[in-house]
Amino acid sequence: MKQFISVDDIADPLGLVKEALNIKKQPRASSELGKGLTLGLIFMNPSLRTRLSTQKAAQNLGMDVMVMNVGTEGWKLEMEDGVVMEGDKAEHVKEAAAVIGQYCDIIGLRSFPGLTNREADYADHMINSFIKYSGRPVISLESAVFHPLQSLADLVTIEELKQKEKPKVVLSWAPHVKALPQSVPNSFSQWINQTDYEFVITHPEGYELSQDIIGDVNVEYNQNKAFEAADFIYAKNWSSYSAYGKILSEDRSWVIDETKMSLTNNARFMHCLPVRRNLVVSDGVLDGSNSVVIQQAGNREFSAQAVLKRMIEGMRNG
Ligand code: SN0
Repeated sequence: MKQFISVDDIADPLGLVKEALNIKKQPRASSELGKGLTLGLIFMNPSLRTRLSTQKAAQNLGMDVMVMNVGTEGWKLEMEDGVVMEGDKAEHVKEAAAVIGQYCDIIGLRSFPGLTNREADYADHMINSFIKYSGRPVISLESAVFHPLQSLADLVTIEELKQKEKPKVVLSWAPHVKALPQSVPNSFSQWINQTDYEFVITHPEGYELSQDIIGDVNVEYNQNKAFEAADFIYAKNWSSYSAYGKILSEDRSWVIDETKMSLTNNARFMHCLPVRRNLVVSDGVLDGSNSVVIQQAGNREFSAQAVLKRMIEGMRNG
């Protein structure tokens, strides 16, 4: 595996879920596999879970880890080719990625979208530049378009908790005060599409995700209706794809509260975190016994480890 930036980089996504569940039983079972290898974790944006879980996963495999918050501590990076660099950007991504590749055997990169230019964001320039210029395998720690490590952990969590073969999984848009990326819902949809679960997305009109990315999915604009008989509610805000990066709805009635959860089949509540209480989800739901957000975050470790393990095995086998 040369790169892990979307579900398409994995031949058997469900096999990877199984592998992560297996790793969870004995996280230190392959503690020699990564000996002598260095993982570099490069952040253009903030992180809590992704940074710590991926570092822990690498340590479980015996790797060395270097972390740098390039977004706040590094030189500002130029992304365009052929420009006279007379502005505020001191270093070109060509050199930055190549130099990081000199020190690291595998590179993890987080780079959020700007949410103003859809074409530029969806070309995913930053992560693709790292793939092109670092000469190393690259793992997405959330790019402008996808967050595959999160979705892998989400599937691991659903597989652990599901009580029927084909649970009803509902991805629900929720209110927010900031324009957020589509990365989490894009990836979640892609990974759920690999399963035979019943999958429904609910959001106000105007929040349709890119069909090129998520394919044909069942969209229900009535949130209450979507929640009926749901086994899992996955909450997430995202900004509009069609009116790119815009907040189209200020409708706070989309908050996920106890009344709405009572329409479901005693559904588990999921969110990738960080989550804003009483804007996205009520205290009652988040603190309630059906909330699995902490378990879900815990599974980030084993998911990252499954990906790293496969990547290292690929490198070791030439
Ligand atoms: C990011 C997102 O993609 O929505 C990361 C999620 C893993 N979330 C945020 O940026 C939340 C920021 C906020 O102010 O609530």
